[in-house]
Amino acid sequence: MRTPLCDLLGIEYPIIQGGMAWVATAELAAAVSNAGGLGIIGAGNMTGELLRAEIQKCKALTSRPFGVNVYYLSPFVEEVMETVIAERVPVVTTGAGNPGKHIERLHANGTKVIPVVASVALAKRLERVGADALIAEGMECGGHIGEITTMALVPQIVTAVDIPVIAAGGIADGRGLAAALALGAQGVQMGTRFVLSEECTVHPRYKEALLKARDRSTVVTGASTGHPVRVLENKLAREFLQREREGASKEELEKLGTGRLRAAVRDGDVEYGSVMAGQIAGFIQDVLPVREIIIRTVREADDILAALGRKAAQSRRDVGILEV
Ligand code: TUI
Repeated sequence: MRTPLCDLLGIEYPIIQGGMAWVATAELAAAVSNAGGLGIIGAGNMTGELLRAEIQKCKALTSRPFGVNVYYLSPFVEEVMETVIAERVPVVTTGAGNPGKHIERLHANGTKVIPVVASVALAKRLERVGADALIAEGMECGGHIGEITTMALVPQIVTAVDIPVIAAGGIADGRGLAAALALGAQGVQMGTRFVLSEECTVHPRYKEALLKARDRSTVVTGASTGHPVRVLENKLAREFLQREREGASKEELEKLGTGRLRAAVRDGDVEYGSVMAGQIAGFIQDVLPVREIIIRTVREADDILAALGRKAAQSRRDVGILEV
């Protein structure tokens, strides 16, 4: 299951954990890294100082490589970057913005830079300015999303660039990993699957809400503000969509959303909080240890790829026989 991405990042399996704000804590990141994947701390709207404490906690829990996700809509981006550099974090993933201006300094510090992209144009631009790899996020993802599905986005980005591509969106098991590799990706990023892990510290009601989710349980709010966000449908999401239909201003809608992710994750407010989740939530039926999630995913993908390889060899033999 090793791909060149594993060598680039110094990890065992090509599985990266999504850098989810409020959700991706040092505990979760360390568990993923200790299990052979790449754990990521979600900096979200943290200050540099808060992030420093989280990084130090992660370093105490694992000696393996880990990363920090930098959220470019945060007012603290610059101080977060200073902390990442001072702490010599091995990998930075980025979201909701263009990290081009920080790449040189991160590289000089020995940090690998893996931006999240949701379009071919941004993928090409970031390859040109030195990104080490890219995460291609489909609109099946939870949280802040683009407009293209994983199935359509990944092959287009893989074709457009020469650096490794990591597929994200709608992936929660070995079938998803095998499919991503078939599309030309060198690994996967999973978010929702790791929320439903034992090591994830979100409020129990957040996990229960995800476990109850079905295929059509998520909706996309905020399309009118230019920041579409996928969440589980609840009272907040319905009110948000209603106000959007009524033509509410960006400011009003932002006010409605403020502090709501924290309310869901920390306080377990799953009715009036923002319960971010990917479309694959409906498929996930259990809370498992991180190690189990990673091992099962890798084994299942290995078995699928081996079986498909045998099938392909058999059909080549069948065709050979027919041709004789
Ligand atoms: O960032 C994410 N997903 C997120 S961030 C987040 S935190 C949040 N909290 C409260 C409300 C809203 C969000 C939750 N989920 N994914 C990475 C991602 N990046 N998806 C799409 C993009 C993206 C979008 C536009 C990256 C770059 C971009 O354009 C930048 C440019 O300059 O062209």
